[in-house]
Amino acid sequence: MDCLLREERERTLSSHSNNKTFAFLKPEALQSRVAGEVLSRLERKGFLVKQLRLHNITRKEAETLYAVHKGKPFFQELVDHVTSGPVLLMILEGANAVDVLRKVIGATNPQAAEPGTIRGDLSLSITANIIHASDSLENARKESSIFFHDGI
Ligand code: FUP
Repeated sequence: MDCLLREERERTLSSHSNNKTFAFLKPEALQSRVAGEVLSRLERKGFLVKQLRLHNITRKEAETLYAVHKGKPFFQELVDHVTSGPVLLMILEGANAVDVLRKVIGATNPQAAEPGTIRGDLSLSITANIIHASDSLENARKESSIFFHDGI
């Protein structure tokens, strides 16, 4: 009985959007053939892939996604970069997904990211830092809705 209750509670929790987040693998992840490795790390950590789509980000989408950085010196380079080739969009599910995924990807600047994190292991470039992941549930909802009709 306890076991059934726990399973039911886990089912309820896992269908809750608190446990979902939005991410995408940047063009260099596909170009350098590490997309499979990154996806594998995410799955091994325990994330369930709920949505997955190859997509060419338009300039308009990139400017919406990174609106908070508009006017900063790196903005144009960032928009140019994420529109330079296909990305792999995803919605992931797992306990405390937003925070856990941010830990797993590591610091924004791969030169400062801890070894063992995705950015720490796979990049040296702050612009081409392999993966984007939403930094709050609110942003995960906003960002996923740019690319997925049903959002998270
Ligand atoms: P993150 O949430 O870790 O992706 O980092 P930010 O939202 O601070 O930055 C968004 C993107 O801008 C990062 F992926 C990398 C890029 N960026 C630069 O290119 N230069 C900077 O000085 C800061 C960020």
